[in-house]
Amino acid sequence: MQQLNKGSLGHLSAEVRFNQAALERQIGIVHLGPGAFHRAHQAVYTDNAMEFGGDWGICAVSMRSTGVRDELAEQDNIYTLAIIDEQPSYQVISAIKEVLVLGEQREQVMQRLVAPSTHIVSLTVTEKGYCLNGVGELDVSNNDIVHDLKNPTCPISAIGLLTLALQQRMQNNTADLTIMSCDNLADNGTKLGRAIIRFAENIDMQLAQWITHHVCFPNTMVDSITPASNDELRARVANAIKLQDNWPIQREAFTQWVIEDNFSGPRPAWDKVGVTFTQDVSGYEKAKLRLLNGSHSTLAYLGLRCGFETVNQAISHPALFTLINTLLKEQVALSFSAPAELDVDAYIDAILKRYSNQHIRHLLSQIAWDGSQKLPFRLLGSIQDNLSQGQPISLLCVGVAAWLHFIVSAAHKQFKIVDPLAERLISVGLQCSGHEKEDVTRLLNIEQVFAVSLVNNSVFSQSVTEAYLSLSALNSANIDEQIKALY
Ligand code: CS2
Repeated sequence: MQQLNKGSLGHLSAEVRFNQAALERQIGIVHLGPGAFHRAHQAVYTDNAMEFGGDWGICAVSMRSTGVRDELAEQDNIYTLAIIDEQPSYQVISAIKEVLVLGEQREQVMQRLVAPSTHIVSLTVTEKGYCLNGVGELDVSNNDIVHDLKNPTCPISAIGLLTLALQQRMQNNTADLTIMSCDNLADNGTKLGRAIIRFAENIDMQLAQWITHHVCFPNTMVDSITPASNDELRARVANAIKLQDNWPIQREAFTQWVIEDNFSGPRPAWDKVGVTFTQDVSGYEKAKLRLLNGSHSTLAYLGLRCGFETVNQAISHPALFTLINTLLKEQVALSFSAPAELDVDAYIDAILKRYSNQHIRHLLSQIAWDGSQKLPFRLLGSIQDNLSQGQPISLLCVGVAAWLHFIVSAAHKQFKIVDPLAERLISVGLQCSGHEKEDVTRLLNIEQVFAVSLVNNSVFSQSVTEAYLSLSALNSANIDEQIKALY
């Protein structure tokens, strides 16, 4: 079968959407972290926006791995987006013009970052890529940050790299830049900006001042369920587009992008292709991070304990569906003020319908990654806000307790935990001997995750302990009885 590339685009059937306008545009955006989510979400919006003009081609920079660059090189960085839903559809995306690997192509990466034609730098480097501590500030003890402060001209972190690029833009007096986080963090742009300025203060105070006045860091909320690609998808796409795509991407039909209207310079016509611009992202962000991502993580750790593999399998169990629905409507929804235009119950119902999508094979084990980085934004923030407002937290603590069991189980069964704190988590997990109350106390003392003020709150620690004790008996044979006992 012929390879998908610029030369074979003429063979695409009419059913496959393709924006000719995007094909020959020049680069105007540098994106750090070209994982599946970027390629399914921001790159698609940008591809569509180029129908309305502008050189908004993307130079994608992988911080470490070479896979995306090498796989897409054979096909001119063009790939297929497969919308996996009741009515599957396919779109060929040509917005990514170049894929570089920082460790091998540092000079080219820097040229792109400092080029006057680069107006926007965006990031999907996952929560751990920001090198933040438990209170959302730059963690100067983080190994990558320690390295970059010692080697500021050869950074390995996104924070160090962007600071070096901004230093050169300042020296070159290059037009202002907008740096836009597209990761699942609360106040993602604000935190990114503060982390870069804090890093710059260690290098050059004048640079830190310049950044404050010349660089915008808009907050954003991003949403679309994007399972990892696999061979089944490759076969499905080859059959649909009649061309060989080495690395197609799949996602659900639902997609949303909310961006704070705070840019230093020009931007693509994203507003013309469904992106919401607003002065205040926080309501949208809390709704998404707490309602969707909070229930995703709860479902992941509970579902894995029940023996399920996918989100669809877990949410299809009536007792789990009821628990998640109750968690969202009776606890999480009380923890924040939603935007006036958002019907929260309808939003929750839509989330549960999305989870029930039988066409999407979203692995619970993938969602379970990086729990130490995710739980603070997804569950602990809701718990702290509910505690301060005298609202219930019992089901929120079920998600926390399920994560604690996940750690202990992985440690004792010698399963790998994908998490920047994996070594610490496994070490604490191994010290847990089955005396549940002592085990919970030990696990809640992981200070990078649980603030002392929260751990010292007796309502929280008792709720987590009760949930942990209840979940100890849960297994694939008694799901109904054990889960129903939680609510
Ligand atoms: C998921 C998210 O893997 C995870 O942690 O909760 O990737 C989720 O699918 C996206 O945030 C949905 O927009």
